[in-house]
Amino acid sequence: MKTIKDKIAKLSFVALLLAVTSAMFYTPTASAHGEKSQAAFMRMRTIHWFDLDWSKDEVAINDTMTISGKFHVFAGWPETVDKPEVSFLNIGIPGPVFIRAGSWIGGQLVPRSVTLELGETYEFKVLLKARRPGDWHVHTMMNVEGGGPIIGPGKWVTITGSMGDFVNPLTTLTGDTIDLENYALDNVYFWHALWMGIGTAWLLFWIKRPMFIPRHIAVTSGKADTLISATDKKVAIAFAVGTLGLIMVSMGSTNEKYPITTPLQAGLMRGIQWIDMPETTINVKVEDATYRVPGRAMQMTLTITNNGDSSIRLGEFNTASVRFLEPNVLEDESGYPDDLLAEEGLTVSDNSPIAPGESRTVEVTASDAAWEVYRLADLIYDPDSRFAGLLFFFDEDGNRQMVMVDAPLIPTFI
Ligand SMILES: [Cu+2]
Repeated sequence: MKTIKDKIAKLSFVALLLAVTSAMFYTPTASAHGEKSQAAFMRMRTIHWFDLDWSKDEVAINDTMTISGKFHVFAGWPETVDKPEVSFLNIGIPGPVFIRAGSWIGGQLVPRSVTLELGETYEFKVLLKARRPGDWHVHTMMNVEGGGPIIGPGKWVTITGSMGDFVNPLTTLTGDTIDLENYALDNVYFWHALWMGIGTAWLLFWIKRPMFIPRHIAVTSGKADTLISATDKKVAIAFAVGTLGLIMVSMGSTNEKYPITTPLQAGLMRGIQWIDMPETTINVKVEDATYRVPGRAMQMTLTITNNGDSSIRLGEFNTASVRFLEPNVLEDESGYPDDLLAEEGLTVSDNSPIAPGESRTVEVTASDAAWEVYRLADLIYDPDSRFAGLLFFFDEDGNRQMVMVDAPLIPTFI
């Protein structure tokens, strides 16, 4: 006997099924990737990206561009994030708007995960081929197992043309040339449709009868056996035999058609070459560091000792991809993204050249709206409220030295 309850239960089930199915096919266009919502300590104390270059601002479909630069793997990697033992160099973009034609770390092709050493600096390059027209925010990114995607700075790149013109030709190891963009696509659609059809038929067969409550009552009253009829059993056997038969036949014909296949390649690459950085001749001690909430400014008291033979000046503080520049020493000519560049964001209480052998204590202030806009100030609410970043010093000949700083950060609210 059909009751209204059964009908409601059935309808709700079908509605749920439809909702789940349509959610699988719903892919809205994303223009940013929540880079600001990634915890500030993740961006400040893991991978420091610098010297970045996006080779183009605008690129046509099928044309290529590169993103190159360096990254420093912070030695004081947070305890709460797994060490970068299995890391994959990636690009943060909204879906496959580019394809990654190749990526290199230290000059070596890295199509797989790599092991990175804490405290080392690496050179990298990623080659991208434009696939889908639009304006896209293109980030550097490092996927770390147990740490998630660690996002670097993003720059807007425009892709022009029509997606229909995109091709991705490839010669297989057996000498055939295929276009990966639509290779065997009909087959993919066919098998998805077939298995979804079989799955749906199986579900419909079982939900055409009273569901949840009547069945529950039957089971609790010891009449569970009456729920499954002899026809049900026959249909179930037909489904099982049919499914197995279909798999056997299609597998046989696939093996015949494609006798040579190789599995997807995985595995870990070790021994990636890092940059042999010269021993730094500058010693920096962080005496204290505070973040003034109303002023959106971080203030550090640094004791800088110059052990080199040329006088030096502080030119840049780089943290979480935000670059604070001292305009009297350094000007950006690389076209770094505006929102991450504080061109006059760094002030030093006395930035006259520090002579060889001299040691000086200075007040350094890094101030910019980026502290708030990029939610870096959230750091002060962490249980381990530390900051880290790169200081760049320049000597008389314009040579650059990089010094890592890492210290507790104390907030002030007045
Ligand atoms: Cu973005």
